[in-house]
Amino acid sequence: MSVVRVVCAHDCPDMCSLLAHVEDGKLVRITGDPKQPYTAGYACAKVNRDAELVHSAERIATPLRRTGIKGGRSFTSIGWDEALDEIVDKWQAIIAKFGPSALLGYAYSAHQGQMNRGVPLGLFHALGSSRLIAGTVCDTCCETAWDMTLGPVGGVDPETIDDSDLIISWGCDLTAVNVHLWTRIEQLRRKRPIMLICIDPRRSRTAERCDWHIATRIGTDAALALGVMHVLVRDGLCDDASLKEHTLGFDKLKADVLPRFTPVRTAEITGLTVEDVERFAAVFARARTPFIRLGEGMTRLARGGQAVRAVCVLPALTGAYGRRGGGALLMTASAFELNYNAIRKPSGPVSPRLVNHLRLGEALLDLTDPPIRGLFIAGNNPAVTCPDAGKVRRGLHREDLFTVVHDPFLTMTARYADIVLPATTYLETEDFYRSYGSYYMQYAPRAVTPQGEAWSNLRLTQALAQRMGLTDPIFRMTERDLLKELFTHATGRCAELEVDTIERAGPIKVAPSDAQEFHTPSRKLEIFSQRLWDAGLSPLPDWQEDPDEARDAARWPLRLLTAPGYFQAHTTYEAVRFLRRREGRPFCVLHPDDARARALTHGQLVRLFNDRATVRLALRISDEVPPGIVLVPGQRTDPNDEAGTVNMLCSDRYTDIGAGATYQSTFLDVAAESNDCLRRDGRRDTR
Ligand SMILES: Nc1nc2c(c(=O)[nH]1)N[C@H]1C(S)=C(S)[C@@H](COP(=O)(O)OP(=O)(O)OC[C@H]3O[C@@H](n4cnc5c(=O)[nH]c(N)nc54)[C@H](O)[C@@H]3O)O[C@H]1N2
Ligand SMILES: Nc1nc2c(c(=O)[nH]1)N[C@H]1C(S)=C(S)[C@@H](COP(=O)(O)OP(=O)(O)OC[C@H]3O[C@@H](n4cnc5c(=O)[nH]c(N)nc54)[C@H](O)[C@@H]3O)O[C@H]1N2
Ligand SMILES: [Mo]
Repeated sequence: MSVVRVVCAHDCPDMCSLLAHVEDGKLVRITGDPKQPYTAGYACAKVNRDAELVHSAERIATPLRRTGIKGGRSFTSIGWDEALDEIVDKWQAIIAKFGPSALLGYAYSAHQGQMNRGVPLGLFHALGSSRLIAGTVCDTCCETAWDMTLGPVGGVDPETIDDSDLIISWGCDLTAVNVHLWTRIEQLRRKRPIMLICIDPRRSRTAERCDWHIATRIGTDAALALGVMHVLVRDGLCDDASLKEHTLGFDKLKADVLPRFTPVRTAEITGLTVEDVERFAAVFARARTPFIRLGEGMTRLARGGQAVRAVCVLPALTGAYGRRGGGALLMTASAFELNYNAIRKPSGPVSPRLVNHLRLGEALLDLTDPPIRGLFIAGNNPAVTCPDAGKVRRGLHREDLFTVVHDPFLTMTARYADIVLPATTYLETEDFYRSYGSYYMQYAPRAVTPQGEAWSNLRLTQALAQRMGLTDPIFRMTERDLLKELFTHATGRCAELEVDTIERAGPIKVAPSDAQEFHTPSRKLEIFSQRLWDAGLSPLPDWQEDPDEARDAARWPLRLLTAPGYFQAHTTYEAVRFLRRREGRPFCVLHPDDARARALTHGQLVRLFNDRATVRLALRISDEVPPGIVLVPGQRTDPNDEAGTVNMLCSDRYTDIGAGATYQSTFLDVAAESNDCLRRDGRRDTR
């Protein structure tokens, strides 16, 4: 048995250091690497099962060519050479006839390694194809709103919470998405009393275990933060010297916005009591080093950007950003100032057409001059995870579209491909990683050789680039060379590292300073943002009712809440039988009052519907959600042809800032579904 030190490459803020236990070329077990101080020797429930993911019987063994209809399951096995020849012939013909912008590379984050994630983007950049604005399905709204306020800089180091005196999990279910921070918090709470507050419309597992669950209405976080600021100003509890030195525009906020957020109005908007608003403000004012962990979920709605801006401003009022353990944490990725562009943006035409990640359906159906004719998808399952998934599938259905999907599994998206290529999982690749929830980075070799005929993203894109005649050196470099590229012209703390030592170094910490730095143009926390003003957006954090949401809320009795599944990460683990059983059949959750009003019973099949689609899920009845909400955890592949998937109900509207997805600006109703459907449902487990 050999043990290989690796890094978890799943899209997760924790970026665990892991030990891969390998016997006879087979991965037998994954355990946490005790030598990483933050992830501290334990892996989550999902990653514990990665050996089953790697050796799953459902993996694609060879390249496939579609033989039936798009979206069906009929494929035949072909060789790699044949597959690559066909792809290159088709792409060259498309480029000759329509130009390179008729191609779209749609690669995303399933492999968090900088090379396997970056080089596919580099390929399409160099080809001059239509370019993906990646990540709008996920974090562009919160990230842009953070950048507009603090600048591109990481937040509080989660390893400094020993110095915090209040912890607020604001719109984040730590027990699902940030389990190592959760463990740290539990350890801290065993050592000394420290209040843990969770602000979330539903009673998540984090909310269940905290000291105070503040159950706000969806999309009202900005109002709550502004209400607290109102009280801090009213009661003379602000750190005026710190505000003057480190922030920009507080006087404007104080004059133009805060007077509107009295505790009474804040309570009306958020659904809390006036006493709760006053109490929260008092608790916050007393704290010297409050640590706010911001989730992304609360920003995936129409006014999500404003929510992040308002919450980020809050610690500035009491001077908390200046103290170790105090401030806010959304992400840390900006702290790693690597030379990403060397890999992601090699030489290539300058201003090709842009396509927003979340509007794949629109790009495929509506773009003209030229239409998209060739699509390459890797590390992404947009037929399930993209908003308006029905539109995505209609786009993928186009007979004149040549689609290639690279994935370890025959996903719903892959079923629409003309050619499917078998991908390795991260444990079969070598790469370099940096976290987005802590301050560690690490190099990792592969644990086992590629399974079947699987190729890594790196190998595939380099092979395609060479066959397409691209000459940029990154398309011939080894992992070692690419690592050097990442560190050549790195800036900030990454520039201080010796590249030759990185491979052997294990986890490397790039710690920020104790006092929060602001990397905005003014080098201050920008409460007033000139850049937002210039873009025609509200320059001050504010809360206003969104007129489209108000219109839909008047038409439909329920609002959708989506949250990460505990045993699934989007659709990545659907091939692990144990985990899909633990997560259960795709389901929704309704409050007992809403279920009673519709005469629905626990466990029955229900229909979720609005103008966009009808989706069928099993019903769970629980008061973990308030009345008026239907919770759908995770994004699950339709269990059968009639069931559909939650994102068919969601529109492809953008957020206020960062052109992100608005899953939670979805309004709908739920009704009983006939048992016939339930019986037909039995055909397959969940895939
Ligand atoms: N187990 C698991 N882990 C994951 C993932 C997964 O799918 N499963 N996904 C990974 C990925 S890609 C990402 S980007 C991160 C995602 O991580 P995030 O999206 O940041 O997830 P959470 O922060 O848990 O956000 C969801 C929480 O926000 C709450 N919420 C929703 N709307 C509101 C609101 O208006 N206000 C407030 N206060 N709360 C609200 C939800 O109820 C839920 O508890 O996690 C990663 N980790
Ligand atoms: N309703 C709703 N929808 C959401 C969200 C939500 O909160 N609510 N969250 C959104 C968020 S945060 C995100 S990030 C997106 C995620 O959406 P996607 O990026 O589509 O995530 P997955 O479904 O995990 O798909 C990843 C695919 O990559 C494959 N894969 C794994 N490793 C590799 C590899 O090394 N190479 C290749 N080529 N493929 C690989 C997996 O098998 C899987 O099919 O979903 C978004 N969708
Ligand atoms: Mo994400």
